[in-house]
Amino acid sequence: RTGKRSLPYDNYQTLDAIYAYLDDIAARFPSTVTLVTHGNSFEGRPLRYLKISTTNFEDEDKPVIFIDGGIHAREWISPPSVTWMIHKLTEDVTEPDLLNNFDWILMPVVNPDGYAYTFGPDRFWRKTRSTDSHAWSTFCPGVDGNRNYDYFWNTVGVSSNPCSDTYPGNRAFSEPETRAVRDVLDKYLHRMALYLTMHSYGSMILYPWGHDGSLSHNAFALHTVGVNMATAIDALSLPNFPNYIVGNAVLVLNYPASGASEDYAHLIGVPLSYTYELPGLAGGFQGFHLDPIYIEQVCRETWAGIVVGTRRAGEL
Ligand code: ING
Ligand code: ZN
Repeated sequence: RTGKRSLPYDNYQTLDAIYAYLDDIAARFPSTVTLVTHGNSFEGRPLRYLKISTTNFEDEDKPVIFIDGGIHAREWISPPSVTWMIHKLTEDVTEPDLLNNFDWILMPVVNPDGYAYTFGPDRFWRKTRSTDSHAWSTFCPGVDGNRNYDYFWNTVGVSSNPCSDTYPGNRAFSEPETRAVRDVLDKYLHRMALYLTMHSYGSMILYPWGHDGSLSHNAFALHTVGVNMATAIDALSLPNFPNYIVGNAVLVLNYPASGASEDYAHLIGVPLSYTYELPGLAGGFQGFHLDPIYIEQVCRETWAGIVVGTRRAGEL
């Protein structure tokens, strides 16, 4: 192994830089990495993920680990946390069991339109950039991707005003971006052991159900594996970082939300499904802009959580 990194972690990266990195990794590791473009975003950008497998991804029966980032555009620490996982499964493999015993799907930027928008007009844009037939929609584009999944869609924690940051869209899966995640979940569902969606901020690991605070049949496993992951992260953390809080999304956040990807994945049968809220440190909007000096720290500690969660997922 070289440990060499071809994507910098001393600052946040543009969509073009991240996509160039995915191309580069696929070209340098052709025996394990496949770059997939799953249609286009509303504004026509490719929706991309990497499949990583030491064997034939489509033929095998290994458990699948699916991790996405960047569904909320302004949560900038999320995409690098996922590209770091790519780095750890290709350029710097220190846990070969994770590479050999699991198949991986890593999608660092679910919402490329929104992400690009945060590098231009509005650093704190959250949603997609779509418009629909709603009369106000052209003045207020965008759907909250994490309210757009088909799980109690448009019931709680949403606003019917398209100008709101929690507008769920005019129907479940109205967005090509959430449909791409859904299609991946559906395709590999029979062997998907762990689904994680990376958000910020708050240093939390959240699990279903997020719409009413009730617990799933699998809540004991969700909680224990969640605590295992959090403990591993905290062990590598810095003194000025808060410890992780693990729990049901409603209990921890104090607000319910319908149509979240974590709930949808669990509903259709993924046994372990979590939302990570990565550290923000500052409050308010500044929490979405974690000082770049901490990017690498968060990536390293988060990877420790992924290592533990993946191994536990393989045992269940
Ligand atoms: N947080 C999530 C949100 O979409 C969440 C929290 C996750 C709520 C899962 C309900 C279910 O509001 C961020 N930072 O977006
Ligand atoms: Zn978010």
